[in-house]
Parts: sequence; structure tokens; C-alpha cells
Amino acid sequence: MSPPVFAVLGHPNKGKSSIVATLAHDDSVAIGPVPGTTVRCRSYPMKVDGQVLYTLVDTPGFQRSRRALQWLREHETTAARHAEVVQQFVETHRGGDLFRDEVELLTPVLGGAGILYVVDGSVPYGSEYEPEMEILRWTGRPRMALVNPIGAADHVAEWREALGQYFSVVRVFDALTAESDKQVELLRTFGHLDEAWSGALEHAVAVLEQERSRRRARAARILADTLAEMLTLTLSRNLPPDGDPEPEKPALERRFQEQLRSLESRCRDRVQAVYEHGRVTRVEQELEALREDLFSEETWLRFGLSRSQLATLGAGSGAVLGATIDAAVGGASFLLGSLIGAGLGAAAGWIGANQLVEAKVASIPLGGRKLVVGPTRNRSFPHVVLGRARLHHFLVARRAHARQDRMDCGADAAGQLAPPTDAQRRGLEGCFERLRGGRDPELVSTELARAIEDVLASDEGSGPERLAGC
Ligand SMILES: Nc1nc2c(ncn2[C@@H]2O[C@H](COP(=O)(O)OP(=O)(O)OP(=O)(O)O)[C@@H](O)[C@H]2O)c(=O)[nH]1
Ligand SMILES: [Mg+2]
Repeated sequence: MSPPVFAVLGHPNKGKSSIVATLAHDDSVAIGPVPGTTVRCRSYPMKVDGQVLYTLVDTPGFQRSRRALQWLREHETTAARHAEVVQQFVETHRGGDLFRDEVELLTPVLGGAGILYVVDGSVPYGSEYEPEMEILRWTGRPRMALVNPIGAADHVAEWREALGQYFSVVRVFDALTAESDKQVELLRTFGHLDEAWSGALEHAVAVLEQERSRRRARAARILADTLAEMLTLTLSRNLPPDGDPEPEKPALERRFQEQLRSLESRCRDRVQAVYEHGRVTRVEQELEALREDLFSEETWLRFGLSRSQLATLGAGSGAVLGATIDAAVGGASFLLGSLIGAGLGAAAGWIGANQLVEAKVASIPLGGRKLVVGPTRNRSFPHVVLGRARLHHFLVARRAHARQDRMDCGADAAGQLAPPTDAQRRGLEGCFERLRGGRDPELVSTELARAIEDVLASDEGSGPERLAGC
């Protein structure tokens, strides 16, 4: 059974290519604000593991539908022969300039594709659309209309009324915001249009749903490996026998931070590649810029832990209140207040480990000295890194492939993710501790991946309203 093929058709500049990009999960589809962006038909197979589930054909918009319909009517014999007349139209005008776009867009339909007719539900309905809808009716192919609201105005009801006269199924489908559930629902509806497709499309839906969990697992593994690398990262450089180490420290600390940043950025790229979003550019505060903030309450709450979890985490360490408090006051006095409120031990424990990293002088076994940086002991660090990664994953996993804007992983979006549950937090913290202890990183990383996968799954359960505006 060959996979179903759908041709996406309509007026120029109504979001046809955007719908192809979203349904084929392909961000290479040419989308543009100017009518006439698509001039040739092009097929985009939706593949998972090399297996084609279905194919979308992007087409140019109708240009001369009124004249084309006039030609068809002039050659009409009986209604039973409408499809043959359309075939004759295409053969007659192939290679000519007059109906170049009509010939191009009708070719896949005559080749057996189902029809997805796209209109913009934010502009009023007008009779200029009728000739193209009538031509599509003449082809006799299974067809469905999609109302894609490009702007804010709402003319969906009048479109439904008109489209209902030409198409047995009409659905509102926003190419830019349609998440996987909506896409799956649409595929199921295609399956009802033609018996011959239903088996293939049910199969496609099952594969896509499986693929969603597999992608989440792959992303979790990437995040876990990155965290393991970050938490065990150590850099060193040999010192001259009598040299003063102090001037050397900032450069090594900087290199350490740069490495953390590049590990995080590589992690983002890999997660985006898992979701076929390799081209998306992101707006995100640099990890390095967050350094000053790593122990501010705002950062913590923003990137994933609740107030009580903060206090619990703090209670785990035995460091002593002292000079470290002086160091912390400034950016973190509010947090300090709440932690002290929760118990001095908690505050002391947590703040005692606030330094992200500090270069230290160590002796080399065979003589000489070296400067060593890392691994970081900052207890908030992995949570903040994970919080940032969760937010990025959340946005990437639900992002429609038609979107061309930059992805904003900024602070406004971050506050929307719910903190992990206490059980999740304990699981994560256990893994972080063991990684810090340097024991069996491979094994811990596998365990961490499972813990992260669980958190990512909870994030995906967050309703779309949680991230309104992102
Ligand atoms: N806001 C919003 N913009 C959309 C939506 N769908 C498409 N657009 C924008 O509308 C413009 C046209 O989209 P395309 O997908 O290129 O439209 P098309 O029908 O393929 O256009 P042609 O190939 O020129 O016929 C682009 O700037 C898209 O970003 C939508 O659902 N919402
Ligand atoms: Mg196009």
C-alpha cells in the first residue's frame, strides 16, 4: 500500500507552504510574505526512520481560475466526464504560459493526490474563490478545506458556510500554532475522506505518537549527558615554578565558563536536531550572564524549583554561615531572608556552595604546581541548567515547522513551567550528587536521563495556556 499523497492548494499567499511545513515537519519549505513564493510543485515526504508515512505536495497558487473554469465549461459534455475534461485542460496547456500555475497545481491531483484547500479565515469570503473551488470539485478527488487564520480578524463562520458547499469536510487549522494533537486529529480526518487511506493514516498516527516519546527520550539523554559533562568538567594548567598564580586565575575561570556555555549551546543544537528544528535561531540569556544570578531567588524560581524545594536543598549541606553570607548579600538578600526564615542550617548549607567555580593551586605528583578549575560545587547550577534546558525543550517540542520567528527562551517564558514534583527533585538531586562525587558517570547519566524524561513528559502535559505568548 503506497502512502497517501495530499496536494495543498489555494489562492497565492494563504499559507499553503506553511501548512506543508507543519504537516511534513519540514522547516526547509519556502515560506514568504510575498505572493508567488512557490512557483513549482514540490513533494515533502513525512518520514520516520526512513519510512514514508504520507507526502505533502506544495503547489503554486491559482492565477487564472476564472478563465480556466471557462475553458472547462466550454469543453464540458456530462458531469460524469468532468475529471476527464480537467485532464484534457492540463494536457492542452502543459508547456504554455497562459495556465502555467493551474497546470502545475492540478498535475499532482490528477496523479491521485487528495486535496487540501487552504483559505485565510481572517479575510472576508469573496466570490473570486469560487472558480478555483469549482475546478477542484471537477477533479472528483477527495478534498477537505482548511481555514488558516493568518490575521486577527475572524471571518471563519462565513468561510465555513461557503466552503461547506464545495468540501465535505472543513476544519480550522492554524499552520503556526498547530501542535501535534491537532495534527494527529487532522490526519485521522483525512483517513475518513477516503477508505483507501484510513489504514495508512492510522498507522502514521501510531508511528508519530511513538516517535514523540522516542524524541523525548533522546532529548532527555542529550540533557543528561550534557549535565554529566558540565558537573564533572575540570580544567587545569601548569604553573611556572615560582610564578604568582593569581594573575592566571581569571583566564582559566573564563575558559571554564566558555566551555560550559559551549556545552549548553551544543546541547540546544542537538535537541533541536532531534525535533527537525535545526534552523531555528533562539534568543536566550547566556549562561555566563546568569553567573551573577545563580544564587538569586529569581533565577531559582524562574528555572524550576519552588521556595520550599530551595530550603530543602539548602538543608543538605553542612557549610557554615560566615563570610559567604557577605558575599551573597546584594543580589540575594531576599532569598537569604526566606532561607533564614526556613532555618539557619538550610541557609548555611545552600549558600556555602554558591560559588560557581574558583581556580585553586594544586601540586603535581612529580613536582611543580598547577592551577585547577572545576568541577563546580554550586548546588543550584545543575538545576538552573536543567530549568533552562526544560524550557527550551518545551518550546522546541511543540513548535510548528512553519514558524520562522526566533524562539524566545527568555525569562518571561521561563516562569510558566511548573517546578518538578518533590519526588522528581529528589531523583534529580540524587543523580547530581553522585555525578559530583565522580562515581560511575555512565550509569548515573542513564539514571539521570530517565529522571529528566519524566520531568519533560510532565512539562508537555502543561496546557498551551501556560505559555501563552511564546
Ligand atoms: N500569523 C500567521 N501567519 C501565517 C500563517 N500561515 C501563513 N502565514 C504567513 O503568511 C505568509 C504566506 O505564507 P505561505 O505559507 O508562504 O503562503 P503560500 O500560500 O504558500 O504562498 P505562495 O507560495 O506565495 O502562494 C507568510 O509570511 C507566512 O509566515 C498563520 O497561520 N498565521
Ligand atoms: Mg507557497
